[in-house]
Amino acid sequence: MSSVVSSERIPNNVDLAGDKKLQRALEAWQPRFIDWWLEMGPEGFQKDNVYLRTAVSVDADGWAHFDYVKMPDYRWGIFLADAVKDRAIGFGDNLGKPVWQTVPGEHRNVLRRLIVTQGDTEPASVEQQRMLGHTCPSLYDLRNLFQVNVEEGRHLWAMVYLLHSYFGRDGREEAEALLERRSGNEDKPRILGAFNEPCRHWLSFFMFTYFTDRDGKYQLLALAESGFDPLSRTTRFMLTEEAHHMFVGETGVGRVVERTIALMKKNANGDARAEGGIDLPTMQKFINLWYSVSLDLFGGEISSNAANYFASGLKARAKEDRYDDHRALEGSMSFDVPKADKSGFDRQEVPLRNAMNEVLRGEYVEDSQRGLDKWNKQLEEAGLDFRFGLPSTRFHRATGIYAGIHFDPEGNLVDDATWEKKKNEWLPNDADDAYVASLMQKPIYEPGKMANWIAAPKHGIKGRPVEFEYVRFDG
Ligand code: BYC
Ligand code: FE
Ligand code: FE
Repeated sequence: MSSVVSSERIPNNVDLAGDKKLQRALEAWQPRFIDWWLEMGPEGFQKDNVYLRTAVSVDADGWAHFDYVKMPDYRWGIFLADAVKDRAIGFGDNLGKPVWQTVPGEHRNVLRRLIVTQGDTEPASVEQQRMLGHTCPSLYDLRNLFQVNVEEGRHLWAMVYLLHSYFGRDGREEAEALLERRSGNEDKPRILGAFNEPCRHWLSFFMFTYFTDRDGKYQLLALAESGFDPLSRTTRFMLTEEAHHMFVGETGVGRVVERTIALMKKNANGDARAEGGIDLPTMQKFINLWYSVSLDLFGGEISSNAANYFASGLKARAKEDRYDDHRALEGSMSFDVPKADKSGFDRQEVPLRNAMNEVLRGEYVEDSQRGLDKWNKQLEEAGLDFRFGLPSTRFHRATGIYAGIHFDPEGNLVDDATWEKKKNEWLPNDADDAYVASLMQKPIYEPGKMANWIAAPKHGIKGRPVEFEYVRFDG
């Protein structure tokens, strides 16, 4: 097992002290990261003590330490999962060859781009969520928000470590640029679409952590298979932290559903809004939004980039060893590609390697459904007829073969006029956003108390009670 050094300025298990040049480069980047954190991290809470989990090793039992910490003092560390002995590339044209410990020259640019794209999402999400503390539904939720934020910060560190260690000067330049782009900024936007979408309120936050962090899970699983071993090891450990982010989303939405059911029962007309809650159809619209923008994150259905990543051994399918054929030179996937005049579809056979984005997206779709099943079970047990559903993967897409064409949530082509008429029923409109935000005008800072629109969680964090003082306003 790799030994951890936590006394240094940058906690790590990569023997940073043994590489002075790298250490100096990262220590020079560190204050710029803190500047970015102070400018773009959670607004208004930088002096408060938050009960946070900090990664301190990669030990399966005991990798994290829980204590109060002021966020700017969080110990963002660099941790790689333990090396697997004699690890070989598990897919693509280099199947069976030893994994790379340095960057293969012919794949350098592509690999850098994958790492930069992954790295860019991490600070982007922190930027998207930076105002939410002011409207938190409880101290428990406030703490979870900050937990997610600091860990996304650590994920940025993970990618910056790779850029600094393995990509020389252009790696260092990319690491700077990661602190310069801004979510939603027209002149210097973040790279991927979903990370420029505003996250205006806590319903969007829960949907984001449910749907968008789940893209993170699948992309990290695919990168964890990489033949570039340092990328594999760093993403493997990131996945450990990711589970909590999706837990925040799944239980967050589940608690809203629970509260909505209670409010509907309380109201003579079954009207949750009349009781100051979030009605089920509005929740469905936010599912439609965050699910569809997250589907885009998997890239085009037909992608020579994806084929190239797979062929080169840089990015595989999630849990590649479950498949029999790791070359994927045979087989295909067929798609209904919309005709140019939008009058219908043409069936197209696509070689499997070129359809890898769709393979990964398919697993994501299945995994996404699981939370909906749980929420639907809550509705069923309450005796309600309403059910949540995932819209078709064609719906509201901005990348791939369905981009720029209108479909209804069932996946049927619709003309522009129909779309204009119906889009307010299918996606949240300004009034929906304003309504949801109106429920969240004031933060709830009293330990154990919950906003009216959400139920209490079943348990607190790390064995602490729900009414624990998860954030102490000492600042
Ligand atoms: N927005 O060949 P295609 C996370 C571009 S989330 C804008 O299909 P490819 C997290 C694409 O770049 C996980 N542009 O693309 C979650 C390409 O450009 P070029 C993040 C897009 O390369 C929550 C062109 O369209 N990790 O960790 O197969 C909180 C053609 O597309 C988008 C990764 O993404 C888009 N959505 O697939 C915090 C893993 N999609 O070449 C964190 C690394 C595509 O024409 N990235 N384009 O200039 C990748 O593996 C790939 O870059 C993608 C794109 C799967 C994203
Ligand atoms: Fe992350
Ligand atoms: Fe995450």
